[in-house]
Amino acid sequence: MMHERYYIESERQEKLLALPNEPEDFYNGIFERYRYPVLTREHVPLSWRYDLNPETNPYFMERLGVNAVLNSGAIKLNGVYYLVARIEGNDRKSFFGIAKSASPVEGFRFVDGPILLEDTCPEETNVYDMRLTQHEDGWIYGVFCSESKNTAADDLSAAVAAAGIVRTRDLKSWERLPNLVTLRSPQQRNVVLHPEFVNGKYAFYTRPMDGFIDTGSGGGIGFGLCEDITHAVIDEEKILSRRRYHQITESKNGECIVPIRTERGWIHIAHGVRNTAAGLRYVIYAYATALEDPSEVIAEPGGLLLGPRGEERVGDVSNVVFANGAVTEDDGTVYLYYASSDTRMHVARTSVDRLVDYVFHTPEDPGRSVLCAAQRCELIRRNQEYLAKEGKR
Ligand code: M1P
Repeated sequence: MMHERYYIESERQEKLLALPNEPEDFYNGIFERYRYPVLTREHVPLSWRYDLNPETNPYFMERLGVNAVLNSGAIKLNGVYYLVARIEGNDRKSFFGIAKSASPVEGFRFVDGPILLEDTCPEETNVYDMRLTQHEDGWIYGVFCSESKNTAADDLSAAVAAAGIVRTRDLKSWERLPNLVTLRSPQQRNVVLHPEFVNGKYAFYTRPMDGFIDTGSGGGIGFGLCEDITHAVIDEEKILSRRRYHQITESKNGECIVPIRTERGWIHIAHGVRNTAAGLRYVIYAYATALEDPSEVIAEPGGLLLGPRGEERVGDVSNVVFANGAVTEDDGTVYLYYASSDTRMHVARTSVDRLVDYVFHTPEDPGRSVLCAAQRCELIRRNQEYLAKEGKR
């Protein structure tokens, strides 16, 4: 007979999965945040965590617990929304699991089982943060971080990050390709595949790094081309979105999602990191590149687009928002899936039109307090002028 606790936990989970979501009472005109997380560790099926047999698990204990569900790639296929989530076990290792729903904002349910990647890298210790690109070559690619111990360094925690690549046509069978090789950068994380060929080649957004945590001489988000995705090698990386002193990208940055094609250019969503007395703080920002040349930056609005707020600020790695998936609907609605504090997944809703307006009309960061204050004074002056014209104070 099933353990009685199984029924209690199943019912609790079904209630969670059936919870309707709604936009929060938060306004900035740019996006709506949704009230409830779309995925948490409580969404992970009981059979992925518990041994359901009372003979081998008389106390109905979690045998393989899950610590967090975070950084999910996203895609919409045949009317269904899929999140390829990073599921971090209690043992700190992550794996990928697919949750799907008929709605973009609620009802996500893990299906099948964890994705079992081909074990092609015996030195690989951890995998995480898959970006899904529906490429014009017909494949869906997943690019993720493949982490291994750095055996060359005399430091137990030294690691090497590389970009792993898989591809699929149905999100069921996955073909693993060799990891991306970047000839001029020793490490890579936050690599995203561009959805179209550029000059007949595959184009990647990269993040050159000297170390595993510190990007060192890596100047920001890079862009590189490669001939053959089945043996992807990038020689030169051009830096697009630069790290800058005393801006949100000072410590590091990284491409978040597959850029969104718009009439005005490619809209990019990225994360920027700065250091604080409380540790690294991660926020999400945006920029745009030219349609005909996605490596040419044409707009850089200043500051953050989305930062951690309220309960989002607290978790395993506090003060972090991080995105690696979004879905753009045919009507231009954009659902941005983001994790807070490396613990749970949320969704925010905006639109292509709003993102374009935001990216092209938000002033750039002028770089110094006195100039930022002047920028704000100018906004207030124009508002006073406008109010006077409208006969209002
Ligand atoms: O802990 C915050 C994030 O840290 C890393 O991002 P980055 O490479 O920019 O430092 C990633 O490991 C990411 O998974 C994590 O959410």
